[in-house]
Amino acid sequence: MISRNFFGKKDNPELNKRLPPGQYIEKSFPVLTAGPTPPVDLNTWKFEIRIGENIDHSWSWEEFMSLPKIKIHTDIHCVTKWSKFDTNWEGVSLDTIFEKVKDLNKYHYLMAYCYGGYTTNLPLEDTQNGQAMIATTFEGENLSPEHGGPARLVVPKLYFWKSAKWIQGIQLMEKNKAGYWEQYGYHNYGDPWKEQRYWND
Ligand SMILES: Nc1nc2c(c(=O)[nH]1)N[C@H]1C(S)=C(S)[C@@H](COP(=O)(O)O)O[C@H]1N2
Ligand SMILES: [Mo]
Repeated sequence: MISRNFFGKKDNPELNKRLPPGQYIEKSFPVLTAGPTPPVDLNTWKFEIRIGENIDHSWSWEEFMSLPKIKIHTDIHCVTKWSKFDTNWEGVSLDTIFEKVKDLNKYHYLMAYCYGGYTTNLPLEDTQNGQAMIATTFEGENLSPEHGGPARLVVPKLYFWKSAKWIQGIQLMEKNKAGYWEQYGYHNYGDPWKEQRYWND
């Protein structure tokens, strides 16, 4: 039998260093969704920036695809304890998106909201300076629907529930507010290195 440790901690100190506490290395790519995969139509797809309830800026799929792209090579960490190493994503940096926003520094948090209704909250500063992207490809292929295609948020430094699939937009907020899982007991911040899984961690 090949145990989880076969690929993990015990055998390889280099990999061990990259594995946050309580995590194991997963080779496959599990799908974790609260509910079914929502239908998303590229003809009507929009990516929006909201300020309060107002849409401050929006991009059609064509407009979005013409934005400059970045690539991220990273490890990802799910709160259900799997970590996946060396994943490759391509998409639009949130820095590019935020260039459109006047007075960005008035806001300190954001709520990512999705086709299908999922939401998750993040501090703005943790999504700046190359730390977050709206990914449209995974390992060189268009992002598959079950993993959030056509486009998802990727914020690798935080637990993967913060990486909202089927993203529709980002609402900028002055004050923090709990998203979907955060209301049900997941940590407001979610740092895997501090094992911030639940409210009191
Ligand atoms: N829209 C949406 N995004 C979501 C979720 C979801 O249920 N709906 N699940 C989150 C959780 S809990 C995890 S661990 C990751 C899983 O991403 P994956 O299915 O690509 O592995 O997506 C996150 N983003
Ligand atoms: Mo998750």
